[in-house]
Amino acid sequence: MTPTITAFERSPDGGKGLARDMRVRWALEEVGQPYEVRLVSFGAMKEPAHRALHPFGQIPTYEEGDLALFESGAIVFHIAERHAGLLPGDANARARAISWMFAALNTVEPPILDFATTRLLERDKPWYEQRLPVVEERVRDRLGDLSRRLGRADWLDGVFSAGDLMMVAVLLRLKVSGMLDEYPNLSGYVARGEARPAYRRAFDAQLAVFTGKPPSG
Ligand code: GTB
Repeated sequence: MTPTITAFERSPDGGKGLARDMRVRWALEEVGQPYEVRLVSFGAMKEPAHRALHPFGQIPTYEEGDLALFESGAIVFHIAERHAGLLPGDANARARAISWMFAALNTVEPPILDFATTRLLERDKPWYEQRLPVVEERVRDRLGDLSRRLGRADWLDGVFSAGDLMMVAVLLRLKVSGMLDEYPNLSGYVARGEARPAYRRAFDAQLAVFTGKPPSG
């Protein structure tokens, strides 16, 4: 059965792949699962029909037969469990990959979101100049630790996994700030993720929503 996901009708990033449908598209592309996309407007997201799928009125959601899911982490985990390619077969390696998924979402993403929100929405506040370096430092704490753990490796725990997919997706939010460049192994790590054919297909598909042109290739 072909799953259907939801995405922004008009993503505020103009199709730069920063909205959270991107990680779901990427996971589906990695495992070779075709999917449909239903685009939703900001208004429709808050209507009862969409809230029945997503209690917080957000994207992405995932529908497959009588299963409806929300939360990008839960959706990517579901895809990774149902298909080969995103979680290792060895039980311990699988558990470690899942730890990295949680680390991306629970440990690395919160300070990055805080930083992005501060820069985007709080510039006009009288405390902006004081707050920015504080939130930046929290991001650097996480990046420093992650950078030390990754070292010279290509991926966080041997082969590419859903843990790397989620970590790269989370780190991509920092790209415009230039902060990733302070950690060359992390910017290399993100570039390796972006170079994956499945990532490219997912990126092109979400960009096509914005440009109105079908994905090339
Ligand atoms: N924890 C949830 C998950 O991981 O699925 C969070 C879902 C979420 O934040 N969804 C956002 C949303 O629906 C879109 S992704 N927002 C509308 C609303 O809350 O009313 C967040 C996002 C939005 C825009 C950009 N951007 O333009 O750069 C980046 C990320």
